[in-house]
Amino acid sequence: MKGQIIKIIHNTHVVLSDSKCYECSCRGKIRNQNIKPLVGDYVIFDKDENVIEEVLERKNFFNRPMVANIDQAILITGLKLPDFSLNLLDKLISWMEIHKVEVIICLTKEDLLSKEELDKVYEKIDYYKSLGYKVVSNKDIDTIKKLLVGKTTVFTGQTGAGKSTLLNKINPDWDLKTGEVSKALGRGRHTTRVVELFMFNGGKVLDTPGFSALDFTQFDKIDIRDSFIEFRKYPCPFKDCMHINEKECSIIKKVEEGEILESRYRHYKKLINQDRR
Ligand SMILES: Nc1nc2c(ncn2[C@@H]2O[C@H](COP(=O)(O)OP(=O)(O)O)[C@@H](O)[C@H]2O)c(=O)[nH]1
Ligand SMILES: [Mg+2]
Ligand SMILES: [Zn+2]
Repeated sequence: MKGQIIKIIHNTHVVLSDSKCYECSCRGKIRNQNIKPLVGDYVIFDKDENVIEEVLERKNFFNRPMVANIDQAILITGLKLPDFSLNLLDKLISWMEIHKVEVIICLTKEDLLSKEELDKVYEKIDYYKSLGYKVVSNKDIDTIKKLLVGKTTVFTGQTGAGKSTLLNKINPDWDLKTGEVSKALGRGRHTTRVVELFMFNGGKVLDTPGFSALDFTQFDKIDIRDSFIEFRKYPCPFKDCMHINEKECSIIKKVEEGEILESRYRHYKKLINQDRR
């Protein structure tokens, strides 16, 4: 049978298949596959023996938290307390693009801004929409619920941005504490964090406080460049142009002309200039 691992405790792998959970073991590393199963892995398992036989190819995986096959990320983006940060938003989008995770931007705390302040925010946000990113507000609960169907979704964003508040509105059963530092689904009373996918609406949800320490030095600069998806629209004379100081770079030109949001370009340069190992 095929299923997805939603939780691992010691050597017990909880595999979800056809809305049923099976507690499976795994004989060390899988035979013929030098691989240790992760939460999120799709596996072939024997439901009578309760043994995982094969880990299917991963679409992506993350190190912290250790999790595989994330389809989409809802980036909880507070507009105040903590302040709206395009820098963090661009970092998270780049991170998700590199991992081949679909991006959904969810704005919170719109109620704390004046009409003028909100218009300014939306000027920027409209740019992200024009790139094809979905944008929702934390008031659009029904829209968000629909987005979860059939997907494995990670909720992430700055502490205090309103992640737990939103998750509670989506499913009151989760009953998460709000206004508290680093409480997350699955953390409970234990200090060591258990990574767990929560079932909802035929989809699975992962709540994680960080990706806070987003370490970009592990990535190739070319992958970071390509994660700024609008750059692909404007080919440069040099095939391998990094858009820094190359002659006749179309990206630099488009930034000057205001076609590309200046802050996006600035944040791009910041990411590729970080010290590398
Ligand atoms: N005004 C306002 N406050 C919010 C909103 N969403 C969350 N909050 C508040 O912001 C604080 C932090 O929310 P919480 O959900 O714990 O954030 P988390 O750290 O991302 O899980 C809490 O006091 C919430 O009540 C919102 O849309 N508007
Ligand atoms: Mg929280
Ligand atoms: Zn260029």
